Formats: sequence, C-alpha cells, structure tokens
Amino acid sequence: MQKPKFPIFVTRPSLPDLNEFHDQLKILWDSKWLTNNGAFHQRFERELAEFLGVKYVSLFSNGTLALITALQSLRITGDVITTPYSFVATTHALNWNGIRPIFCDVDPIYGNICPKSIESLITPKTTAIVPVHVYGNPADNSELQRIADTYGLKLIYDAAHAFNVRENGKSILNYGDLSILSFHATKAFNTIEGGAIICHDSKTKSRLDFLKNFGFADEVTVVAPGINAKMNELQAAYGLLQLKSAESEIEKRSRVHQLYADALKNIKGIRTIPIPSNVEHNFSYFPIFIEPEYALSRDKVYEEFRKRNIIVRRYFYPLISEFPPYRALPSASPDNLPTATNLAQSVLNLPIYPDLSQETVEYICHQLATAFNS
Ligand code: T4K
Repeated sequence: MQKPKFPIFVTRPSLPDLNEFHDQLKILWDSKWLTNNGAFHQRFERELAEFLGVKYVSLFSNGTLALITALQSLRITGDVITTPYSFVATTHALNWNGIRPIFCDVDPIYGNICPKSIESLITPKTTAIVPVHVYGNPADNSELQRIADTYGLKLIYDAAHAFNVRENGKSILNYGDLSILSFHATKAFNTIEGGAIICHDSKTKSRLDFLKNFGFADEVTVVAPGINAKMNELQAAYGLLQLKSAESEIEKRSRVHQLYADALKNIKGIRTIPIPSNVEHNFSYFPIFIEPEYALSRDKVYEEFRKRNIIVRRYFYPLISEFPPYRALPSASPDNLPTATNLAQSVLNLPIYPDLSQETVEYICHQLATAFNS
C-alpha cells in the first residue's frame, strides 16, 4: 500500500455537471434576475422541502446567518443552554444576539448535548436550548422536547450536519421550533456557501423571509431590524442541480463509511460511533476516538497521518468553551464538561467523501491497524 501522492483532505465537495450548470447560467443571464427571491430561489425552496420531507424551507446565504436569524425570529434573549462540542458558529450565533451561552456537557457515545445535564442548568433567565446533531447523529430529541415543554423553553436546532437525516423514516429537521442547515462546500450537500431554516408553518416562514431581507414586508414596510442573509440565484440554480444527485452521493458516502466501520471495528483503542438501526444517515463525517489503550496519542496519530498526506482534522477540538470569547464564563469550566473535554481530546476525523477510493480507505485503516509501523 502506497502513501498517496497528493493530499487527501478530510472532505471534498461534490459538484453538479458543468454543462447542466452552464444551461442554468444561460437562463440566469437572459433573465437578469440575480437575487431577491427569484425563480430559482422559489423553486429550490419548494423542491428542497419536498426532498427533505419538511413543511417549509427558507434559504439563507450560509448556516451561521440562518442560526443568527432563527434566534432573532423567536426573540430569544437572556441565557441559552448549548453544547461546547460543535463548530464555533453555534455559540457565535448566540453571542451575535447578545445571548449568554450556558455550556452543557454531552453524551459519551455521540457527543450530543446530554439531556440529563440540562435541567440543573435551567434558571429564570433561561429562554431556550440550542442543541446540535453532531456529525449528523440525532440528538435525544424526545427528551429535549420534554424539557423544553416542561420549562417553557424554545428549542432551536443547529442541524448544520443533519441534511436528510431521518429517524424512524421521518426527517429529524421536523423537531423543535426551528432547525438550521448549512450547505457549505464541506457539507454532505453544498451550494458552495449556503444554508436554510426549516420551520413548520407559513407565518413563521414569512417572518423569516422578512428578516433575511432587511425586515421588508413590502416596498414601504419594515417590520423588524432585519439583515441581508439571502441566497442568490446562482447558488439556488446550483442547489437545484445538486438535489438531483443528493441521494446517490449519500449512497456513495455510505459505502466509504462501511469500509471504515468494518476495517476499524477490531482495533484496540480506536472507537467509532454506531449508527442506530432506525436512523438513515448522511455519512458526512467519520470521527474516530483514540482511547488510552491505543499505541499512540491522538496528536501523534494526527501528525503521522499528515506525514503520509492524509489531512485528518480534529472536529471538534478545542471545545468552543475554551476559546477566548467564552472561556471566562462560569459554565465553560472543564470541571463542568468532563465528557466534552474527553471527546475533544481524543477525536480525529478521517477523510470521507463520495469518490474517496477504496484503496485510500484501506491505506488509512492499515496505518491505524499497524500503529503506523508499516
Ligand atoms: N454549525 C455547525 C455545527 C457547523 O459545523 C457549521 C459549519 C456551522 C454551524 C456554520 O455553517 P456555515 O456558516 O459554514 O454554513 C469547515 C466549514 O467552513 C464550516 O462550514 C463547517 N461547519 C466546519 C465544521 O468545517 P474548516 O475551517 O474546517 O474548513 P476548511 O476550509 O479547512 O475545509 C476543510 C477541508 O475541506 C479542506 O482541507 C479541503 C476541503 N475543501 C474545503 C473547501 C472550503 C475543499 O475541498 N473545497 C473547498 O471549497 O471549517
């Protein structure tokens, strides 16, 4: 088995057929309608909602602005309970709304916010919970909804990783008050940059549409201090083409996932995340956890892979609670977050994308199996 000649990145985006995209561009050039709820945008919102099995989609220019706007739309203030084991945008979106994040520990298997730890963090200032379906693995949604209902809290999901993930045949994007998606180039479904808010009724959809367009309800009416977070026509046209291959791309990812799962299952000190039988996954990430019994430390494994042109990543290390804007918060103390701290110190994300070759996956697994001795 040969070291790859070129860097193998943690992910590579799938792109639509260039000729088909060119045909769409011709329509765009002729219409000269480039943004602000154009024909592609309207069609993409409808087709995406149907594809995902949700009622309403409001498209956004990226997932971060979608989350910032989702929190605005529900007028969330005060304290919000969230997870430190995520991409930093989850907490930044709270910060941009003047909300104080309250970090909660996570479960040791999936790395999702741990409902058992939430209740003791609730105070009169708590207004909402912002969980993340980390790596696309569904959070404990029924328990999160029970807590939200009991304490009168809003539930807004950062579902940036959860494109088309289903539980018992239904989209997990239907849980809670709102869910946000990211269509960044590194995601299982991309529109280069992009995102969306999933909501369950037409009034909320209208409000989100106003908010992402400066708060305009019509030419002369501004109903809220909105922002500019619209997806443009070029990306919507690209997204429509991406939808055509979304299922087959996920299917290709599932094959890569299975190769890893089979090859790594008996390596002492390497833990992977199981997928429950009632979950249809999107296979967007392949995290492994390097446990103390493994021959090398996580950071040594990270370095050894890089020496061999395998550009692994440590999603999510450091924890968000360790970054300077947040580390002085009382809830950021590692003593409050033992499981999240442990996961962040042991995680490594292996490359996964639709056309990653079997040979490369075998090379990666062989390196892990032999502790880089071959
Ligand atoms: N919530 C969660 C839970 C999230 O994970 C994210 C984003 C958000 C919210 C916010 O959504 P957005 O506002 O981004 O829509 C990446 C992404 O930039 C970020 O979108 C993502 N999460 C995060 C987990 O990962 P980096 O800094 O690791 O990306 P980068 O540029 O190092 O790319 C990783 C690898 O991907 C590269 O080594 C090569 C490959 N790549 C990347 C790009 C951009 C390509 O092959 N082509 C490309 O165009 O953050």
